[in-house]
Amino acid sequence: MYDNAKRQHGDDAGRINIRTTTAPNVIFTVADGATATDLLVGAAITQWSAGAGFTKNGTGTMALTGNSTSPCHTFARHDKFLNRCMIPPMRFGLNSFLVTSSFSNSDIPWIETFKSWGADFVELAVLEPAGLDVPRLERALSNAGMVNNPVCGMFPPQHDLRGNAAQQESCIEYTKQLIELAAALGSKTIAGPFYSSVGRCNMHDEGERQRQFDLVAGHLRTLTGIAEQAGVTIAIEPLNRFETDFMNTLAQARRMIEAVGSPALKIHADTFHMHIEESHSPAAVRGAGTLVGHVHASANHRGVPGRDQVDWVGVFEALRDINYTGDMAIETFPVDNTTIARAASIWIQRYKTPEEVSRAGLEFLRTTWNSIQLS
Ligand code: LER
Ligand code: MN
Repeated sequence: MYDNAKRQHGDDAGRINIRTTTAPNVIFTVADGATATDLLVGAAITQWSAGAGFTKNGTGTMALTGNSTSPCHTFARHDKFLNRCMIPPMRFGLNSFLVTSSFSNSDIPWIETFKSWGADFVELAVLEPAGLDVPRLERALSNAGMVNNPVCGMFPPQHDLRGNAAQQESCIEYTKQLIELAAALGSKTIAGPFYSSVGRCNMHDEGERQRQFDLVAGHLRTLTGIAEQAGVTIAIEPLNRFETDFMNTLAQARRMIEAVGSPALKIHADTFHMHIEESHSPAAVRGAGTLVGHVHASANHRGVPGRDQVDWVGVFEALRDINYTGDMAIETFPVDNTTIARAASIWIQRYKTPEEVSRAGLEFLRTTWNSIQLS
């Protein structure tokens, strides 16, 4: 049994080193308790090498979330490892765009419905954060057993970090409100294309592109400073070329993050946009690595995930390999959604009911993720 108090196999820097001296030299005995994850190892596991390993005994579930130097699936395939629980836990949820154009107090009853359809969390797509009854919302989420629910930003023309002075100001103010909302709800992530209004596409020369890049980077530096203080991450979402000219690929998002230089800035990857813009979605995810902070599961036609052409197995394998420990939210929009359907060109509804896309989509995602873990 690994004894953390005695630090039998750890070190004072909080690392667990697995060496070949005696194999297996670390044994975790994990009992099955009430929570989904019974033992969570946040420390990085380093110096792993073939021939050594560690064993998880017991029926409980153990998860690794540390920045290990070896990909977790290597451990999962190791013969000394008894269960498939070395794969980081994945939570599957639903974006509220599915049922409402902007989540407001009258939508709070949807939380229980989303739960009954199989969601682990609700991604709250909110246009007017100031109007929300936060204590009531918090109670409803907590009653449904939903914690750390991501907040999704909306970017109509008035929210534009590269727009005119008023648009920039209103986008900054809106983003600050989303950070406050997330912090008040105990949520760790706000997600979306924070850099621009959705649907803004124009040709620009190189000088103008650089000017916009610098402008957005400056604003994101300010906003991530606030997010860092609040313990919130801003995940920026590249969109396809028909929805923005500013950021289409995960590599572009990575360049922005490098320019901003804040640990509170991550990438929000959306399988729909990747399917259009990346040469190979799994390779893009691997290239983004630990910068991936949030994921939208969106079919290539915005219908039911799994009844489409996205390379789901490839994307999941890549998420496994980068040790992704964030969330995956199904994002789809009904044709009458007033905030996003026009900008996202939703002309045909690709599912019969919200319940159908939720139940079938979540079932598909979980089944596929579990099959990856076992491979
Ligand atoms: C829009 O296409 C999209 O994917 C959303 O997440 C943006 O808010
Ligand atoms: Mn999206």
